[in-house]
This record gives sequence, C-alpha cells and structure tokens, in this order.
Amino acid sequence: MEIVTTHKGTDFDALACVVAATLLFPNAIACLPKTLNHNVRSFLSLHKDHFTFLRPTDVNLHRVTRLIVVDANTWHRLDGFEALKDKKGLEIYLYDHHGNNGDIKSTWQCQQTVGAAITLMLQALKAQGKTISSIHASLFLAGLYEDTGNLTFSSTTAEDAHAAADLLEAGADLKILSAFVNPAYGRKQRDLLFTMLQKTERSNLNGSWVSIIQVRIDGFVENLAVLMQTICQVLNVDAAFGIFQYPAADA
Ligand SMILES: [Mn+2]
Repeated sequence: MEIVTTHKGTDFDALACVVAATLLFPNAIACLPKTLNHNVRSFLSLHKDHFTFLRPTDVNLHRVTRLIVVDANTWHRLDGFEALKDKKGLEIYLYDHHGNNGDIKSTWQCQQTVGAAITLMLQALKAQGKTISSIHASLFLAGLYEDTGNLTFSSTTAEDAHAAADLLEAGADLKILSAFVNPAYGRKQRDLLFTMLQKTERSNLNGSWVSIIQVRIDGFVENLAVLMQTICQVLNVDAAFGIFQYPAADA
C-alpha cells in the first residue's frame, strides 16, 4: 500500500502537494495529519466532495510499502508515521523545498529550494503530460501563492512564476484563492495585533531596523507568522521577533 502524507498544521502548499502526489501516483492513498491550518479546514469543508483523505489512525502501518512525503523532511513533523522510520524494505519518496537537512532518509527524492513545494510537483506532472482540472489548479495556486506571498517573498524563484502561469492557464480561479489565502484576521488575531503594536519599539542594530516584541497570549492563536509579517510591514523594519508566552509557562 502506497501512502502520501505531509506535515502537521497542513497549509495550502502541503495540501496542494498531497493532492498533486495522488495525480502522480494514482495508487497512492492520501493521508492528512489531524491538525490542519484554519484556511485549509475552511477550504476542505466547502470542497470536500472533490477530495478523499484518510486520517493517520486509519492507516495500517504494517501494510505500507511506499511512503511519499511532501513539503516536509523530518519525521516529527509528520503525524503518526514515526514507527516506519526503520521499517525494512520501505520505499520513501520525498518531494520538498526545505533543503536536505531533514532526518527522513529517502530512497528517492526531489529536493530543490524553490518558493513552494507545489512547484516541484507541477514540474513532475508537466513532465508526465498530466492535465490539471480547474479546482486542482485553484488549490495548487493557493499553495504557491501562500508559500511565496503571491510571488513576493525572496525565496520565490523563476520556476515558481512559471508554475503560476501554467496554473492560470489551467483555469485556476482567483476568486476561490482570495477567499482562502490570507483570510481576514479573526478577533483573537486582531486583539493580539493591537496589543503587539502598542508594545513595539524599533531599534537599529548595525544599520538594520529590528523590533522585538514579547507578549502573553491567552490560549492558542493561529497564524502567528502572518501576524508577524503584518508587524514587519506596519513598522517598516528589516526583522521582527515575536516572543509569545503561553499561560502554562507562568505556572
Ligand atoms: Mn511549503
């Protein structure tokens, strides 16, 4: 049995890669971790008819002969597969864009530091001459845009931009994208952003503007990375560091 899986806290790039892997490997069964990002959950709740996913607890690990890992390169980021680490005869295929310093020892890998892992999957799909439906193209472009900040992050490569062009040609729906990528802040995030902006100071370190903000948070708040990006833009600093203190740490 062939399983494709990705990292916990699944974002659009990871979800896009899992779906793309099922197109590349038609016998592979897609398995998503228990924890999905908020926007991925909302996307799937609306478009669930297009996709079928197993949960890690549904997989009989004894029967897995090939594990396809996408958008991740360490065992602890996967959900429920660590027991396969030393399984004899297991094939592991890896598609990832996080560099090759992970602890998953693959039998075959496609690793390249591009802006989004979906770019690598799309190159493979293109090489196999596979056609992409418009719902798949929309999901893939959501992954690509999310991981590259709409092609503006410095990690973006020409390959990512080519992949975006191919997806628009395949009928990616930008309306679906804008509804799910960078959704409006929820109340918790807005409150936290407000608190953080009141606490910020900019300092100049060897010619670079830096801001360090320490804040206590009440329970789990999603997408802290997106919040930090906003802080960076609003304060116009080169780097911002957020130190988030959970109530449990006070005990
Ligand atoms: Mn990614």
